[in-house]
Order: sequence, then structure tokens, then C-alpha cells
Amino acid sequence: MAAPMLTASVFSSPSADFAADVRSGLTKPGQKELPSKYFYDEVGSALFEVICLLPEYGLSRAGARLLWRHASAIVNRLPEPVVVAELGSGSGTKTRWLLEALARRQPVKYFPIDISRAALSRCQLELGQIPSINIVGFERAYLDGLLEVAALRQPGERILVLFLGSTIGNFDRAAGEEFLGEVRRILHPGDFLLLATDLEKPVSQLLPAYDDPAGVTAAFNRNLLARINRELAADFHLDRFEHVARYDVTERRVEMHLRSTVDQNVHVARAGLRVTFQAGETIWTESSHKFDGDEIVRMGERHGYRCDAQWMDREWTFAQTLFVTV
Ligand code: AVJ
Repeated sequence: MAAPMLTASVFSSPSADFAADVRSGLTKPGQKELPSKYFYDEVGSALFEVICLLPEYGLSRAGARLLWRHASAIVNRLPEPVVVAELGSGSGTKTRWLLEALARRQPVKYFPIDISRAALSRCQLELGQIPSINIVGFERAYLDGLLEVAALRQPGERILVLFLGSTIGNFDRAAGEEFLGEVRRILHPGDFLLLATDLEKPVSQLLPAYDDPAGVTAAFNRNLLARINRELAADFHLDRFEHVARYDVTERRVEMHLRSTVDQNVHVARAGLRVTFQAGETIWTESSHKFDGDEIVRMGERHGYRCDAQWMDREWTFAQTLFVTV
């Protein structure tokens, strides 16, 4: 029998946050933007699961392959007992290999942290059958959730933080590093962080991953406008915005944009907002930074971590880096 999941139930009015973020992003002078974390409503999360099946999008398969291949090697490097906190649990599929390997050694306490309640439930369904697992989900922002996990720490326990799926790539490089520092400040020396990052690769391989021929990524991108229509009573015409993916060589990142194909006005009723778009103008919806292996190690070293081990996938260049806090 799977343990029942206890989900922390207090949360600040999410649609007020959404409205405020949409207002500030769409009224920004110069480049308009929307935060990529809002992609993941029910529809967006389902579209992302489809993206992960696309032959062009090798990223999540590479991350999962590394965990599948090296789960025991990773677990063997961890102190005992260790509890697991995952930032952005998603559906939990890739975490299974790691938790199963850990369950062969000790009873597992697993704390998925995700702002999506649906993701937490899927995670419970996917992982609840692992022997001896105890899952407690936190419907929280990453750092708030991690603070709560840290407060539950029993004497002698170490924490393993999982930050999989290369989500750190969505931060600007400096903000990503800052985030590693904030995670470190919640941890104690001797805790661990497993960090997944997508690596640089030829643009000819990268761009189709973000602009696939079946148009799934385009739908994923446009769903952000559909979500604003649904939740904030806006009147975006989705057919007047086109999906754009481009690679910025200097910043080493893929950017996704939604480009207005005509001059138009949009009304976002629940944000009390009217926005004007010129033909050709874009909304910047996501950055996906690409790294190299040494760069990741140095980023950690600047923020109180030492690289304990690193595993790379060569079919789709990708790294899992295991850091220990110093
Ligand atoms: C979930 C953040 C890893 O940046 O590749 C997929 C999201 N965006 N296709 C990424 C995404 C477009 C994705 N991450």
C-alpha cells in the first residue's frame, strides 16, 4: 500500500501573482516578456510530456538515461541515511530509477516540491509503489519547499536535493548561480545536490528540438496565451502569434518568442490591462541556457559546493553533476 501523500495546503492567491506577472511582463519597455514557469498548467504540462516523446527533443531522454544507467553509482556515493528533496518533481518518471536504487539500501523519505498540485499527484501515483517509500509533497516554490524539508530534518540525516530536467537553464546564467547559492544556504555541509544540465551542441541539432515539425513546441508556447485567455479573461487571438525559436550564440541559449504577425491590441480583463503589439514584435517566453561540463563544476565551486562526480551522455550531450556541500 502506498503511503498517503500529505500536501501542504496553504498558498498565496496564485491568480493574483499570475495577473501581476503578466502585467509587468507585457508592459516592460522594450522587449515584452512572460515568465516560463507559467507554461505548466494542465494543458502545458501535458504538452511538455509530448515534447519529451519527440525524436527531435533528446534532452529529457538523455537525463533519464543517465539516471537509469548510473542510479546505483550515484546512490553508492551518498551518505546514510539521506532524505531526498526534488525541486520541480514533474511526473516523477526519471526519479524512479534513483529512488528504487536508494530503496534497496534504506527506507526512503521523498519530498517532491512543485507549484503544480497535478504534478504532485502524478508523482505520488508514479512512485508510490516503491517499497518502503514515504512521500510528502509540498505545493510550494522551490526554496520555500526546501526550507520546509530542511525544518523536518532528523538528527544525523543528510539531504539530497534533486534539480533534474535542466530547469536551471531557464534562469539567466547569473540568476541560476545565485539560485545555487540560495539552495546552499538552506543546506548543511555534507549534503548533496544532483544537478542536471543540458550541454552545448550543434545548432542544427538544438533548434529542431525547440521548433519541431509536428508543431508540439509551438502549441506549448502558444498555450501560454491560451492560459492567459482562460485564467485572466484576455482576448489573445492565438492565430495572430507565431512560434519562434532562435539560438543566441553569445549567451549560449535557445530563446523562444511569440511574434505578433499584425498590429493589434489585446485586453487582459483580470489584469486591468490593454497591450499594443506592432507587427513583428515579440513576447520573449523562455530562455534555455546550454552549458559545458567544467562550467557547471565552477559554478558550484563559487557557491559552496564541490563536485563529487559527473556523468555525461554523449548521444545527446547532457550532464548529471553530483555536488557535495562544503
Ligand atoms: C523543461 C526547462 C528543460 O528548456 O528545454 C521544452 C522546457 N521548452 N521545449 C527546456 C522546454 C521548450 C525545457 N525544460
